Amino acid sequence: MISPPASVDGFVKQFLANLNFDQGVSLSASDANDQYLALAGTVRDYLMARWLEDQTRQREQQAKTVCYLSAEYLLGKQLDNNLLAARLGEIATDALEQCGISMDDMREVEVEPGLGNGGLGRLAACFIDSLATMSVPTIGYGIRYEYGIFRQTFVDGQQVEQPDAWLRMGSPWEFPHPEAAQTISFGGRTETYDDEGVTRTRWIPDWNVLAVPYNMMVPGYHNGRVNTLRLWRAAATNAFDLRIFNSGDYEESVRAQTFAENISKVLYPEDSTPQGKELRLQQQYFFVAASINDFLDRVLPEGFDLEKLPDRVIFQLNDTHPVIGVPELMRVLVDERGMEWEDAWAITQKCFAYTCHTLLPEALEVWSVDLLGRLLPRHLEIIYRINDDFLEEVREKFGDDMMRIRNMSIIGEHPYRSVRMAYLATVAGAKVNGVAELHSQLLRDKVLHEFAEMYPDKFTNVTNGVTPRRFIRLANPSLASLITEALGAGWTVDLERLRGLEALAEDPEFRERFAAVKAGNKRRLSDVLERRDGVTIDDNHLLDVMVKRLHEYKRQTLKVLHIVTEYESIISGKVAAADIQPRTFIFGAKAAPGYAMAKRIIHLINSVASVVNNDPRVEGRLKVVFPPNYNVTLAESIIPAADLSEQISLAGKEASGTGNMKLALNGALTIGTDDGANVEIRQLVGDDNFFLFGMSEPEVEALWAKGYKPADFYQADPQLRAAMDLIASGAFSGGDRTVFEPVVSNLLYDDRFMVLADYASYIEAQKRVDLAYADQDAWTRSAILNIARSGFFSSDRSMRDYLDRIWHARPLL
Ligand code: 26W
Repeated sequence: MISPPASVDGFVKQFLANLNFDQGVSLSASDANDQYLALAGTVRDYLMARWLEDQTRQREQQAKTVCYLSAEYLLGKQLDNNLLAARLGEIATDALEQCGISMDDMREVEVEPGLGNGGLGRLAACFIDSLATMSVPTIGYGIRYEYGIFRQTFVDGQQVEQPDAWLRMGSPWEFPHPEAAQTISFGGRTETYDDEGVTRTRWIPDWNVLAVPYNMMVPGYHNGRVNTLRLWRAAATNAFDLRIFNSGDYEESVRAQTFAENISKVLYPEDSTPQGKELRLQQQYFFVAASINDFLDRVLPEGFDLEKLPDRVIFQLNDTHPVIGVPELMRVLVDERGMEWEDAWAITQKCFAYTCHTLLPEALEVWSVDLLGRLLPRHLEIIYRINDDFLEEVREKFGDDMMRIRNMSIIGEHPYRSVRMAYLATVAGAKVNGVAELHSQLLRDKVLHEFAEMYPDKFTNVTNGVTPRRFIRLANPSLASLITEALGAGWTVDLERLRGLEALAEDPEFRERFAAVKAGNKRRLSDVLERRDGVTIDDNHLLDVMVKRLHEYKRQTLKVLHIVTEYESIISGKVAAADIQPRTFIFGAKAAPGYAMAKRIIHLINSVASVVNNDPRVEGRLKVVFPPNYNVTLAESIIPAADLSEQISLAGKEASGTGNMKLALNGALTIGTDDGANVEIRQLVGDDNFFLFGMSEPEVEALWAKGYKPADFYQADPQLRAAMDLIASGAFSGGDRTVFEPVVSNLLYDDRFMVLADYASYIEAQKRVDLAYADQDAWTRSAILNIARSGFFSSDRSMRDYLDRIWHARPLL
């Protein structure tokens, strides 16, 4: 089955057919949404043949499949990525033009599926893009949330969340498959029974829901391959109870439906502190049980010998959120397929691998045995058995060391009896990896050190990466064509080829062209922000960018202190505004709705912005811009325009970061601590092309151990004091000292993430930035070297590492 030849006329024909027959409107009567849905349908049809062929190929070759289990996928808009993959960009644009439609208008109509919070969710999206482009058989499994990450608005500078009804106008990139629905059970009890002399256990659940799969295409780049992202929607097994309905209790008759649907209703907007809510655990079990049983029942051929399961699939756990899948596979193999426990466990341990994405103890999920026992009684039993066998193994290896036993037990006792999901994932996983060298080292040496002593070969590292298709080729087309002109097009799937730009960094003409690309991206960003939020960017300003979730460990407050220091130095007359390097500070950041301090910091940033931006004494030399609702689409406009990339987390707190990679690959210079992947960026781009500051992780530990008194730093540093006092004075809150008092006092008396300790080094580094930026040509050379030496940060390379070290799968033939 071959896809229709791509020609402008052919595309026009397909498009109009889709508009008329699928959307049911004529061109003249159609509105932008009709046209967008028809366009998406047309592009989809061009990719469909490949998709179907690939599924056949995967089935025929019985190749080992990577099942990526993730509670989040931050996909970004699909249209351009699918047009790029299908080489249809120009043809579609010309075809639409023939129909009097502008592709830019179509791009505006598309809604971004925000099925994720931040780093973890976006990483999953980059990974499945790379696996498709590398022709590796992959199924991305997740949840089809009806409401994604909230839409952020600012009211008087404060974050207000709006629901994200992304499906309201239809979702043309998905295909429902109700015929492949899975029944997922909850609650109830277990009982043992005799099965021809073998004691077996059965689970008698209380209630069930249906998991209905929706497939989305994951097209490879120019390789004719299309993998599948399979997202589950919850529905009631019996949507409507006629008996209750006929009894006149209409509300009761549909209650089951609404109750069931709640499971996939909304994404939890937390990205660091689990709320431990029952619905969250329901979500996790719902999608993981549906995914595992979908693979066993639908992908594996009839009568498949489950002993060989590890040769056929690897379930990659994207953090602990899907780890309930371990006892689920054990339940299916032992209770349903009648396998011996030991055999089932041996298989299970080979079928799972675990990636940890955090270092914050509070972000490690634990579920109370009460809740687990009530919702998933059989799974709790299985976890207890896994733990018993594991602790037996610990005793054999380390003797009866009670402290070690208690520390390593999957079951924690304090503050309440709970299951430590990271420990379960570590015990069950064939491999455990961190997402940057430093992170993986800290997992081995600190967070999971007893486990690293027990299973030294289990621990590995795979440094994160980002897809060059979306974050260079699509987000920065002018840079992409400059690179392709210089190096050929191969870099898009072989990013190490960017090395070829090193020599060109020495070429003044090439530097000039690069500088023009950056300037053009600044103007483009200014147009986007003017249309979106009514603000403009001065393109002779240094664009200082900090875009990431709002979290105290990421230290947006340190960035605010820098801005206030600059501002204070002007209004106090210490520095003439004219002597200041003109800068525009761009923030992008959502705070988890329940995270009060994060929301207060957002309020502070917006308050500083409105004072600084409107103070004539600043003479426009400083500008603070904080567009609301930072998401993948906004990132695609901000990142190509950035000069300076702010990666200023306290060393030892950011697992990796991926924004740092995207910014370096788009020619921004990094000011950062030796944290997460910043370390590897600095090692690759070179110290001369990176503004390092602050304590290293061991220095942080040492200061903490010595006893950290933030107020001492305040007392000792007049510049810091001036900045803190200005905030405390109410200068940014209409003289009301109470508004930001909690932020100031937290820094003075708590400061868990040592903002005050790193302040002086940071300000000194920012001086180096100003000096460096004054020599535009040298800055441009350094920017080009950052790109040239950042090819390592392609998610294709990350996938190669996972394939070699963890998955042992290979591309389809
Ligand atoms: C249950 C609450 C919750 C939800 C999400 C806790 C933790 C998470 C994620 C693990 C948080 C996250 O997104 N971590 C980020 O993952 C990125 C991809 O590996 C890293 O680059 C970031 O450093 C890390 O903060």
